[in-house]
Order: sequence, then structure tokens, then C-alpha cells
Amino acid sequence: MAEHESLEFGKADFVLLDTVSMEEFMANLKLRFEKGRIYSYIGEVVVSVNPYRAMNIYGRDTIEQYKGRELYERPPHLFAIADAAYKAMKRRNKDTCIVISGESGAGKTEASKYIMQYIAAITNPNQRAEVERVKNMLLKSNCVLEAFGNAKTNRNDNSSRFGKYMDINFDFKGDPIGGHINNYLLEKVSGWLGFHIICVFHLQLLSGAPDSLLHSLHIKKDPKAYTYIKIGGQIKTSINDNADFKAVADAMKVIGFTGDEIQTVYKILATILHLGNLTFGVDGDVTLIENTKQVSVIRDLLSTKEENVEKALLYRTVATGRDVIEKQHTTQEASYGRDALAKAMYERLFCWIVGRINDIIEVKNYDARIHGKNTVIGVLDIYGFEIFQNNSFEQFCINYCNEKLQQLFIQLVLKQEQEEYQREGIPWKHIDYFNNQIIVDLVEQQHKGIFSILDEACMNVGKVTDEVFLQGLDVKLAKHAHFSSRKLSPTDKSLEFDRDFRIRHYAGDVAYSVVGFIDKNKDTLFQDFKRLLYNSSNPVLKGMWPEGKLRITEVTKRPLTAATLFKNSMILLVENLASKEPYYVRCIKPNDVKSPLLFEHERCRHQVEYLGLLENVRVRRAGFAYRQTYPRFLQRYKMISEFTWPNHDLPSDKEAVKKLLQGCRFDHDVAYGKTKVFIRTPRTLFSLEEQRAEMVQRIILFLQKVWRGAL
Ligand code: AOV
Ligand code: MG
Repeated sequence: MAEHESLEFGKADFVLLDTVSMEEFMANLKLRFEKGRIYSYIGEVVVSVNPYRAMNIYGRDTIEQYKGRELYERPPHLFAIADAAYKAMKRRNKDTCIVISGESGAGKTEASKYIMQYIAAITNPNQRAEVERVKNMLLKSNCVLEAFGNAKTNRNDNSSRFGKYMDINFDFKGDPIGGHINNYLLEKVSGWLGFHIICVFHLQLLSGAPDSLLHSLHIKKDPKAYTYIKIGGQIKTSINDNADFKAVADAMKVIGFTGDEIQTVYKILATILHLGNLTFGVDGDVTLIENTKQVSVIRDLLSTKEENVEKALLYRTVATGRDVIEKQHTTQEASYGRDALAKAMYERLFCWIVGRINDIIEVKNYDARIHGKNTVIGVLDIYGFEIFQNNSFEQFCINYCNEKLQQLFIQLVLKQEQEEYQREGIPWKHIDYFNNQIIVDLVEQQHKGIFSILDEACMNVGKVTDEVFLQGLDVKLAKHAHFSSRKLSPTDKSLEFDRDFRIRHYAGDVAYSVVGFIDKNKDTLFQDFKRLLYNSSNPVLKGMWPEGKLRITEVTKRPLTAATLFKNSMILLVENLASKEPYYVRCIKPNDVKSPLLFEHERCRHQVEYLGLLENVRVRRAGFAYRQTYPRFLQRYKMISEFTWPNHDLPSDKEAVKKLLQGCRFDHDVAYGKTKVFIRTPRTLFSLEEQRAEMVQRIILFLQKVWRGAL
């Protein structure tokens, strides 16, 4: 608790509010924002409000102020939490993780970068070359991922369209030796923001790439020449495009992508642009491609045969029993296939890039028997709760992800707190909280959960439509307290359309439209495309599509659905986080116009609600801010009491700590457990720290005098 911060900036820790109410919380948040204090605490949770302006609080001097300090010693800052996670890792050998959440544009990615920057700055004091190399790689890999995974949206100019979890591995000295990245659900479907990425990429290429490269890719300078860019809309050049292209190209080289690999990346991106321009027509009952010149360009870029490209776009091969037949697409099917191919190529490219980066940054040749445990700090930058005008499959997945994270938070913070108090024999005042496990189950449970019902609808032999899916929901979830639909609650005004269903999330009600769920869930890419890409003579491209190896008659298993893949990855993610000591950063976006001055009360209140911050304060206040085992507590504070300095003659350390705290009159603010002392408010701890610092100073002076006297 940064107690020495003047109260004119509001309370630095929400735990210290006079009363826990939404009004007080909001008033404090607003006051702090207006005073330029963008960070606050709830105990050890950092609450951050996006300042939308450059803040002079991330420099070397600030880093020095936080290095090695305790959380409550300095004003709230991301650096403090980064340091806490780092200390836990280094001193106590704990794997830790920092979970950053908040809505789009709230400042998650920026926060994750500052945290990385802090860790980079405080490690490797001896400038070991190998460690510097690893650090550089980790930073560069971020640049590449952002280039391919971010896009300009109307909420954020640099919106991450994928969730990212990054592990940094440390050796016994506490220096980074490698890392690993997991990405979650690159947004690829409908309204397809990937178009934005292509659009940005096109602009970067144009202003930054050498003409010879453009020429070889058959790319025109005019962005309007590309349909996908037109769909993506909002073409806006930024002065940085040139630097971006070079930065990304350089970063890829530094990370260790080969020349062929980088060329292939360009070719794939160019192919996607060319694909978008293909149009289909009919001649009699034959579907054909109207602009065949484009096809030969695509053939060149993909290193395949022209007739193969054409065939894959116009026909699909189907196996009926033992027979294999070729079925011609309608123009509509062909257009659909074309877009599916573009999206799939982009997504596969992104995953491939992540995989390559992992190959390169992964820790190699680390022998724990020689070097000691290799510890990890994980940083999770993931989309927060989303509620739009129209919510679809993507919002459903994202909100499910947030339910999972909330469940983890509840488990770790609430349950563990309660269990520890019980273990230590400290009376626990029960606090009511909403356990959202019921909603997690509603989505992910086998057979009965929404994902299972969706998968079932996709497997239907007969009709496979979004309506069939909705019917399945209506039948199976009719009695669920957190589910409703137009059919189940016909008078409910929040369900505007027949094809809506509603979930009562922990953060509020969200109505989802079932339209598109089936399509987005199925792997809609025709096998023919997979075989086309696998049969490329470009080994890099071929390597991205190993499943194209299967012949049509061999393809028996359906690929896993998007829902199943997402669910599995979320379960793994949560398991991984649960095995670590968690730290939280909750980001809030103050307004929708990117203004540094505006604090939109209603907007912020909503976010405080979705992030469960009030609940968080309540738990913290019900509990104890700080706890420590008796011997360690004594070790730190014994010099402030005559009863314990230099040694105590009491029957146990516990008795000694009691005596010490009674002497300081802090007895009312503490509880004595079986093995640990618990301190309720950070203020007490702060005071202990101050007294300690004073005593240490005095002892030093005293020793200096003795020393001089002795001389
Ligand atoms: P996000 O990661 O939470 O959104 P970002 O971290 O990209 O949001 O932040 C959005 C923009 O807000 C940045 O580009 C900066 O202009 C500004 N910003 C955020 N944090 C700071 C800060 N600490 N200091 C100054 N400016 C800041 V998304 O990825 O869209 O969910 O999908
Ligand atoms: Mg982001």
C-alpha cells in the first residue's frame, strides 16, 4: 500500500475505501484518473485506467524505484506487480503468472509490454551475451506477432485479434533463458477482421517494400485494387508503415526465419489479396472463373499447377462409399470456398509463425540437475468480456474464456484464502460470492453443454442449420437458470430476435444470435484446398498443410470443431495458470473516443462490474492483506522491539511476534494463526516497514560510530 501518496490523489488501494459501494469505488477511480494516477490496487491486484497519452512513468529511473521493493512501498504501478511476480519466482522458486484482462482498447497489450520491459531491465545484471540474445528474441517475437495478429478496429487502432499467453523461462540466477507462446482463436470469421490485417499488411508492403518484391508478388500499389481491402474498409496510411515493414522484416530475420520462409510468408499474403479478386460466373451449366489471369498469378505464388488451382476452386471431391466423384460448385459455393481458403491460409500462417517462433525461443539443453529448477513467469494478454450490439460465436467464445478465468480467480483467491484461514485456525467471516461454475458447465459440459449441443448439430446427417442448433438448445437447456431464448421466454424484451439466445453471465446478461454458429464451428475448408496446398513444390507451404497428404478415401475422421479446439485450449490454459502463483492486472477503458481527459462514468461502471472489482474489494477486506510465517516475520522485524532484538527468550516465535506487535499497538489489526501471523490492513505493514527502516538506519549509524571509535 503506497500510503505515503497524498490523499489528494484518492485512495491508492481500494481496500481502504470507507465503505465498499459502487459510488465510492467510482468516485475514487475517477479522482485518481483525473489526477493522473492511472494505477491503483485492490490488495495485490492492479487496476489500470488507460491514460490515452504518453506518461512519463516507465523510464529507467522509475524501474529503479520499484526494483526489489515490496508492493506497498511505492505508488501502485505495473512494475510493482512485475517485481512481485519476479521476486516470488526468484526467491521462492515459484512459477508465477500475470493475468491481464479488460475490454478491447483498455490497455492490456501495452501493460504486457511494460511488464516484459521491466523484467528485461532488471535481469541479467552481468550482461551475459546468451541472455541478452534470448531477451532480444523475446522482444522481437512480439513485434512479429503484433504485425500478423493485430489489426485496426473501431475500438482500438492496434487491436490484438488473438489471445496470447507467453511463458518466460528463467535459470537459477533469475535470468531469462527462453520462452513459449500460446495463441488463442485468431479472429478469422465473418465481418472478418483479418481483412484489416491484410489491409494493413498491404499498406506496409506498399510503402516499405522494395519495388522488386512488389513486382514478384504481382501486387499493385493502389489498395483499392483489392476486394478484401475494400471489404476491410477504413484505409488509412500511417507514417509508420515504412518503419513497420522494415521492423517486421528485420525482426523475422533476427529471430531466425530463413529467407525462403520469409518469402513464403509474403507469397501467402499476396495470394490472399489475389484470391479476393477472383470472380465466378456460369457458362451454361458450367461454373467458371472469370479472371483467369489471376489464377496463373496464384499458381506462381503457390508453386502449384494452374489446373489444380482452378479445379480446387471449382470442384470438390466427394467419396460416396468406394467411389470418388467430382462435384462442381455453384458460383455461390465457389465464392464461399474462396473466402474460406483465404481465411484458412491466414490462420494457418499465423499459427505456423507462432510455432516457428516457439521452435526458436524454446529452452534447449537445460539440465535441471546441474542448473537447478527452471522457473517460469507467464503473461496472459487476453480479450476481456465482450458485449456488442450483435454478439456471435466469437463473443460467445471470448465470454466463455472470461468465465473460465473468473472461475480460476474465485478458486485461487477466494477458496484458497478460506482454506488457509481454516488451516491456520483463524475464524473466517463467510462472504457471499457468486460461484460461476454453473455457467462454465453450461458452456463446456459433455453432452449437455452448449458446445456439445453445437457439435452435435454440426454432425447432423440431415439438415445442418443454425435453427437446428437453436432447437437443440431449447430442448436441452429449457430448465437452466442461466439460459433462455425467445421460445423459452417469449415475453422477454432483451431477446430481440427469434434467433437469439441469452446467457446470464457472471458479468451480466448477453444475447447471442445463433446466425453463423454452425459455419464458424465447422472446419469449412474443402479437402481439395488442403491437398492443393500440400502438393505445392514450395516445402515451407507444403509443411503448413500436412493433412493434405491424406487421399479423399482416407479422410474418415472429421477435424475437430472450432468450439472443441477452443474449449480444449481453455482447459489447458486454466490448468497451466492454476499451477502458478497468480497476479492480476485489470484494465479499464475510460471512454470510447481515445481521450486522455474524459472519464465516462457509465462506461467505466460497467467495466468495474464485469471485472468483478467490487467483489474483489469485499473479499480483500474480509480477509487479511498480508501473512507471514513467524520465523520469517521475526527475521524481518525483530529489530523494532526490545523484546525481540537481538534475540528473544520467549517460549516460541509465535509468542515473540505477539509481544512485538502488542508493543507496537498493532495487536488489534492482526490474527495469530498456527504457523503464520495475519495482518489485516496494509497500513499496519507499512508502518512496520517504516519503523524497520528507521531502526536499520540507526543500527548502521551506531555500528559506524563503534567502528570509528575502535579505530
Ligand atoms: P488492448 O490490448 O486492451 O485492446 P492496447 O494495449 O492495445 O489495448 O491499448 C490501446 C491503446 O491505448 C494503445 O495503442 C495506446 O494508444 C493506449 N494506451 C494503452 N495503455 C497505455 C499507457 N499505459 N500509456 C499510454 N497509452 C496507453 V484489444 O488488443 O483491442 O482487446 O483486442
Ligand atoms: Mg491487445
